[in-house]
Formats: sequence, C-alpha cells, structure tokens
Amino acid sequence: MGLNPNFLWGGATAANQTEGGYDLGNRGLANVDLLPTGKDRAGVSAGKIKMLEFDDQHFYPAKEAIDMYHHYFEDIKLFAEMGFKTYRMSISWSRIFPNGDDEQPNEEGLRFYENVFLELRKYNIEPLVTLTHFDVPVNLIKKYGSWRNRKMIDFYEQYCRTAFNRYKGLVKYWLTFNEVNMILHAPFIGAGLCFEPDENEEQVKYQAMHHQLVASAIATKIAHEVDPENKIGCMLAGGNNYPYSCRPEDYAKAIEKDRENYLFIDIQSRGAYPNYAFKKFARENIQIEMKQGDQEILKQYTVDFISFSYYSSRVVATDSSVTNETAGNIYKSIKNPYLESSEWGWQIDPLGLRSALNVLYDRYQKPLFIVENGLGAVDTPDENGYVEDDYRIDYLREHIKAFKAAAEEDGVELMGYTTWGCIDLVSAGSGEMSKRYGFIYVDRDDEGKGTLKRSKKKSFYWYQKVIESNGEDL
Ligand code: P53
Repeated sequence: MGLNPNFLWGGATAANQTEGGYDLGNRGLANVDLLPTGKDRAGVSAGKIKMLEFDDQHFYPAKEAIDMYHHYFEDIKLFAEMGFKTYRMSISWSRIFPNGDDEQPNEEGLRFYENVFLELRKYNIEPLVTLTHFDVPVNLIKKYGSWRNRKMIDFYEQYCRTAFNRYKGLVKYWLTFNEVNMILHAPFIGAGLCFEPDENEEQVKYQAMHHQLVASAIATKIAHEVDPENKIGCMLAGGNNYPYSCRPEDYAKAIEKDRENYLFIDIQSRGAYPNYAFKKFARENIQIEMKQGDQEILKQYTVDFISFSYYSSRVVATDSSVTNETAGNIYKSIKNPYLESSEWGWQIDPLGLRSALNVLYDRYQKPLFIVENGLGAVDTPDENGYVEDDYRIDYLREHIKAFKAAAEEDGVELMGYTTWGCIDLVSAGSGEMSKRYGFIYVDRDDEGKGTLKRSKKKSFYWYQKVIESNGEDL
C-alpha cells in the first residue's frame, strides 16, 4: 500500500495570476491582462463587456500580479524547501509571440522560461507546463476574433512547436489548454471570445471549441514527434453534478450536466465526438464547420493522460421550487445541504474528489493527474507574515485522504497532485489577492499595495512533512 514512490507532489500556478511584468521583455498584451477587479469582471470574463484596452476606471491585477517575473529564484527555492517533485506553471503565449501572428518568436520571452526551467531542474523539480492557461494574445482577438477563427489553429501550432523545440530535454509534461471546458462558462477568459449583441453565442462557443480541440490534437502530434518522451495531458474543470433528489429526472439532469464537461475530454481522450454531442448540436441548431481531415486528427492524436482541477462538487435539480444557489462561483450550483462552504461559497466535498477520480478512470482508463485543488480563504498574518492556516491544512488533508483512497483502495492510476496557488496569487474568478490559496504568503492587497514580501505559513511546514512521508504523515 501507499502511493507510488514516484508520485508527483507539488503546487500549481498560472502566468497571468503570478508573473506580472506584463509589458517587460517585449511581451504583448493578452486577454487575461484585461480582466479588472470589481463588478465588471464577470461581464468581461463572459465576453459580454468588450474590454480590449486598459482604461482609467479599473484596476488590472494581472499587470504586476505577485511579480514572479522578478521573484522566481526566491519562489522556486521555497518550493524546493517544501520538497516539491513537480511545479505546474504556464507559459504566457504573448511573451513568446507578442502579437500571436509574428513570424519569429520573441527571444527574450523564450529565454525567460528557459531560465525558470533550468532553475527548477537545479532542484530536481519536474516542470508541468500549461501551454495556455486562458491566454490569447490581444492582437489575435482584434484581428481574427480569437478562437472562432480557424486561423488560430495555425498560430497555436507555431507557438507549441516553438516551445516543444526550445524546451526539449527541459520539459516533458505538457497540458494543452487549462480547463478546456471553461469556454462554455467564461468564454472571454477561456478563449478570448467577445460577442456581438445579435450573435448566436452557443454557435460561436462550440465552433471555437472545435478549433481548440483540433489545435490540441495537432500539438499532441508535434510534441510526440519532437520528443517521444513528451507526455501530453488534457485539463478539465472537474467536479461532478449530483442530483438534488432521487427523482429520476434529477439523476437524468445530472448526467446531462456532466456531459457538458466530459464532451471535451471524450474528444481529447477517446478521439471522437460522442453521439450525444451530434444529437445536441442537431437539436439546438448548432452547426460546427469541420474541415476534411479534422476527425482523423482527433482520432489519431489523443492525450497521454487526463488532468483536472477539483474544488467542489455541484448539484442540479429539476424541481423549479429548489432555487437555493451557492454564491461566488462561475459555475452555478444548487446548495448542497450536506456540505459546508468556503468563505466564497464553494462547497467543500473531499469524497467528491474520490468519486470524480473513479468516474474519470472508469470512463477513460488513462492515468489521472489532479493539477488543481485547494481552499481560497482570508489569511491574517502576524507581524512576521506568519499565518496559522489550520483551515487550509484541514481542507487539504481531507482531500489527500480522498485521493489516496481512490489510488490505494479503488486502484485508480494517479500520477500526482499539485495544489492550486501554492504561493498566494491573483484569483481568476474575482481578481482579488485576498482569496488566498498558498503555503507562502505574499504581502499584496486587493488594490495592489504591499511589499511583495514572501513568508511561510503553517501549512508550508505541514505540506513539507506530507511530501517527505509520501502522503503518510497527514
Ligand atoms: P479562483 C472559477 C473561475 C475561474 C477559473 O479559482 C476557475 C474557476 C474554478 O473552477 O478555474 C480554476 O481563482 C483556474 C485557476 C483559478 C482557480 O480555478 O476564482 O484554473 O486559474 O485560479 C481558482 O478562486
């Protein structure tokens, strides 16, 4: 018993939520730079409010974020001290191709990540690299309408090929699109889509999805050609839907809701559009334009492993009198009376993680990787920056127990676990700094004030012990 000795313990971040340096090193602007904090963020994220330039009325937290651009030596050293075996991070596309359609990559951007990877390797930390964690260069949005346009496949291909070639031997674990199903829920975040008032949004989203899925398959093909050692994963915003009651209608609705998300992974992992998708498109009059050869590409170049984020389960009901919704999440959900919630209304459900692992493994029979999990909470540091974050430790402990049970008792193949926001970072949903996930506290507030000083929380020492004991000492 016990987890595999090569189990990849670590933490996860994304460029736009940590790096900052938005205009340094010839970097171009990306959609994710333009997400303001405050009341307009939801509208911008959904593509309902078009924001393709900065204005004076808003604060844009990604511009500086936690300035990892200048702090990565220090931060990686702290990750190494916790004993990380892996570190999940993302490359900002517009650092490599500032306009997205440039002929040549930006050498300064390429060198930046090369240095980060070399620094990780120094400590034997295996990089796990997300090629797009929500980034789309703004020029591609303005000029081509982002992923609604088929030309995006070529730009993405050029970007991926450049990364695979340049980082050969430094990186072998790659994810093509972070939370690929997010396009349905927050299409500007997920795919740089802004809508015109008279547009059929569903049509645009599913067309853009098709382009991303073909692009992901092509990237998988190239990754394997460049280096047979490369392992490519898809990435699902996970967490299953529970029926609110045992009414057969509720169960049927839960299946239907789960399929909205599985659709993406069914294609990336099994290599074909499922029948339920074709039926849905026909029923809802969604016409996806496919090119000859697309289906073969999808079939041939499926992913090596399945990764996913897990924060919570969700609940669906068919009885319209059940209207008690939880607050604060991009995904709407009915409140589950059996679960507690975080300060942001996210329901805490460790057993739901074990169930999600089982369902995914049954469905795909490929190795799984939990690449995001954690508790966003308000921390109150003492004068030394120390935080007694037992609430975070409790959350993580219960989730670790749950995935260990899935691995050890259910036989699910699990490659690793990276907690979200291992160092405090900007929240994707709200833009706040005060929604903290980290083992490492960063002195910065919601208005961007603070010294950026890093300090260790109680959970830092706890996680160190967890990794050291390969998950035995919780
Ligand atoms: P935050 C919600 C909204 C946006 C992205 O979320 C999300 C979710 C949760 O499903 O997905 C991931 O920061 C995402 C990360 C993000 C994390 O959830 O709103 O991959 O970028 O930070 C946590 O608390």
